[in-house]
Amino acid sequence: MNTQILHTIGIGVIGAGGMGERHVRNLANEVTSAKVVAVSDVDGERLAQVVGICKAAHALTDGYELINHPDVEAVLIAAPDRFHAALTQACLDVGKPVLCEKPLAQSATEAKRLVDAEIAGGRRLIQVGLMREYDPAHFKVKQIIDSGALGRVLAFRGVHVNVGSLTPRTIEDVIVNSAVHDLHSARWMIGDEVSRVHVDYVPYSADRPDTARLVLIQLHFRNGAVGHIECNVEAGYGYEVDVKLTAERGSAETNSLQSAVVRQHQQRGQWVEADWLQRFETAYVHEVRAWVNALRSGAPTGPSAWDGYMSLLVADACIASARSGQPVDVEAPPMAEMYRRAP
Ligand code: ISE
Repeated sequence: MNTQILHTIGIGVIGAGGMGERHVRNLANEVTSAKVVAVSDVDGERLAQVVGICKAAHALTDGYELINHPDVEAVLIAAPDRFHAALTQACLDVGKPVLCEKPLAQSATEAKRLVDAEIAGGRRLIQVGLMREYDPAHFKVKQIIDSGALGRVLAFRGVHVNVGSLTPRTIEDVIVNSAVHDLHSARWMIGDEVSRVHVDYVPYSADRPDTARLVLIQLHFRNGAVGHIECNVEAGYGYEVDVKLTAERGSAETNSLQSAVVRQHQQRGQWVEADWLQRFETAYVHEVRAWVNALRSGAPTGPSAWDGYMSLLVADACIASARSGQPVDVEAPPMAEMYRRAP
C-alpha cells in the first residue's frame, strides 16, 4: 500500500540538458506541490544555468549523490539513455519514486531486471517518460477508442517525423530512442500487446547498412489488430507526430499541427513545430503534474516499468527483424497484477 504525501515534495533532477531543463522549468513554474531541491550534471556550465532557473539548493555533479541526498524525496532522470537503467535501479535501492525518461533501459533484458526489482519491492516506484499519453490530441483519440463508440479497433497507424540529426543514426538507436515512443503508443492505443513485427528501413547510404534514416514497422497484435509505423529521422523540414486508429464503425486521428492555417499570396500554409519540446510542450507539463499528483496521493498512474519493458521487448524484436529482414514473433510474458491499469 503506498502512502499519501501532504507536504511540498523535494525533487532531484538528474541531467541538465534540453530535456532536464524543460522538466525543471515545468516543475518550477507549473507544479505548486513540488520543489526542485537538487540538480546534477557533469557539465558545470549547464548545471549552473539550470540551477539558476529553479534555485535548487544543491548543484551536484554525481547523479548517485543526488539520489542518496536526504532532501531528495523523488527523482527525475533526464540523463543520456545509457545511464537510465542503473540510475533507476539506484532509486529502487533506496525506495525513492522515479520518473525516468524513455527508454527505461537499453534492452528488454535490462528493463526486465528493473521490473523484477520493483515487483520484489512490492510497490510501484517507476514511471517512464512515454509522454505521448499526456498529449491532449492523443488522449482524445484514446478516449474515443476506449468508449467503444467506433467498435472494435482494426488498425493503428503512426507517423513520427524528426527534422534530422548531425550524424547518421544506427538502426538500433532509431528504434530504441525514437520508435520506442511509437511502439508504446501502438500498445497503449490498441490496448493489447504486439505479437509480431516486420521491419524495413532505408539506410543513410548503401555502404552504411547499420544506419537508418527512415524505418517502416509492420505490427500484429494478439487480438488480431494490425499496425504500421513510419519513423523518419531525417525529414529536413520539421517535427510531426500523428496517429490514426481505424475501427469497425469509423476512425479517430490526431492533427499534430496546432498553428493557424494562413492563406496569403496564393498559398495556404501552417507552421510546423521544430522538435518534440515544441510539439509536446503541453504533454510534458501534464506529465510532471500527473507524476507529482500520483506521488502525493500514493496511487501511481501513467506509463509504468512494465510499459517501459514491453516497449523495449518489441523494440528488440524490431532490431532483430531489421537485421534479418524477416518477421519476428514477440512473446509477451504475463503481466504482474500491480501493473494493471484502472479501466
Ligand atoms: C527523442 O529522444 C524523443 O524522445 C522524441 O520524443 C522523439 O521524437 C525523438 O525521435 C527522440 O530522439
